[in-house]
Amino acid sequence: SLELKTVLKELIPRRRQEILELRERCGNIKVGNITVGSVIGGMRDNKSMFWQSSSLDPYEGIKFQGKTIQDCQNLLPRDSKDFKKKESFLPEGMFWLLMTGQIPTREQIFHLSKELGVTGRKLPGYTDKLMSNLPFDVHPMTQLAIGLASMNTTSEFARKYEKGQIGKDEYWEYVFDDVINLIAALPQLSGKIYSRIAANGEPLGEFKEDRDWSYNICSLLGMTSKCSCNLQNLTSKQSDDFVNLMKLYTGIHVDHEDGNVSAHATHLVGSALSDPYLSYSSGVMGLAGPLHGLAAQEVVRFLIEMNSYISSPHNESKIEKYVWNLLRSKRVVPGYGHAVLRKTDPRFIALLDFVKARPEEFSQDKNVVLMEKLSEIAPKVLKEHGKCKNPYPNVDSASGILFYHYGIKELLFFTVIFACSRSMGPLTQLVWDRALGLPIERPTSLNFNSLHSL
Ligand code: NMX
Ligand code: MLT
Repeated sequence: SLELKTVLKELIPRRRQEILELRERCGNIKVGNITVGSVIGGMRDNKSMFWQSSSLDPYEGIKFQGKTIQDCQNLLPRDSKDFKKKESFLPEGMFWLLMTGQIPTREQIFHLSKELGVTGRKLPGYTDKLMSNLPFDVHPMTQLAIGLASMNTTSEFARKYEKGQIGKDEYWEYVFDDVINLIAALPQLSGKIYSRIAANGEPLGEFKEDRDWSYNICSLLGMTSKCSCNLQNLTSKQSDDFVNLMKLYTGIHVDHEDGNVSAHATHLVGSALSDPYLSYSSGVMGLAGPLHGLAAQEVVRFLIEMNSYISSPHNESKIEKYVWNLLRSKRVVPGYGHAVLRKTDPRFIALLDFVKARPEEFSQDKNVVLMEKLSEIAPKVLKEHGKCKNPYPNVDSASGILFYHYGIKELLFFTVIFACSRSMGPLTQLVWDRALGLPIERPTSLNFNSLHSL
């Protein structure tokens, strides 16, 4: 079928049977030991959550339904207008893969793009009005969380539930419809937020129903070659490259298993049967923290500051000294380290490949050059410093500085784009949570007394 929902309808009965059998056959099998260190240490290595759409290996990095980023670049349908560019697979394809575990056909993806285009052409009037009445200087992520939460007035799931019109087996169908509506609204939401912070609310571009989802994000930021405002004075090649960057970025940030703050928050809130708008709004709040999604803007600030101090991005000894000074002042090196990864983040490598494929564009940008140079020097310093378990760059090391290069100078906005992409994984899982009838999350806690008495 061309319809994602129909494909899911076929898959769900099998998976329901599988989870029943697992519960029956393996319900008492132990999957690990929880240590006191983990209880007081952010639950590290505590394997206790169910997440189907992606898994994270400390050394190999993220796999989306078992597929690496490279696999996805090779297998997922690309934009017909830029078919040769390896990096430019459509995020819609990733969404399909996350939902179904299957590689979609081009026809399926164009059908999904169209569905998102038609659904997302306008924000609900209530949300539009609410957002227009917020002060311009409200934090972009707060604007996004408010906009998303307010869309719950349109939630089909919440409406049907409140009226007592649906049984447990049907929950997923309405959650799915809400999820499609939510994802479809993200280009308009992010475009509105950007126009408010960059242009006093004046629209910067147009939504095009017949174009794909990430193109529409770029279009509403005024960043495509078709946009008349051309706020950033981009050449048409630069605009096309930016669209490709957006596809790549929104394709690889979709999911990072359940342990990260935004995914876990969405999953937890959704387990109380809060609708997808409220659930993902909570996830967005978590993504806004500097140790999570906001790190990309911290990196940009850090690179700009360092460049003004070191005079040349090739000055290795000054870079090293700068990083040491930062560590001595007990601050973290933004864009480095990870709670699970123990090697360079493959998402960082994918973004670096984008840079390397365009030397004429990036070799004169001293911030991008420093980003690359730092990725060779910082790991050595962090290893010698000896504190963090992973001294290598994570995705945020490269992402924000590339947006900055193309003229998005409103640093707090980067995380809004992260949130557009991250919607896809956690909301996929939310559909499956309801399809599989997973219960409310309710772990128990320990205190000083109970820990001392062990
Ligand atoms: N620079 C300096 N110190 C660090 C760094 C770093 N980049 N990373 C970890 N440490 C410290 C950490 O603060 C901790 O110190 P203390 O014992 O004094 O509390 C110690 O090393 C051990 O931490 P780890 O177990 O290695 O890391 P943890 O799992 O607690 O935290 C991060 C993971 C990602 C929060 C941490 O590496 C960090 O703060 N990195 C910088 C911020 C960042 O880049 N975040 C983006 C994450 C990716 N994303 O997309 O969300
Ligand atoms: C993410 O993409 O969510 C980050 O890498 C953080 C994480 O996985 O903990």
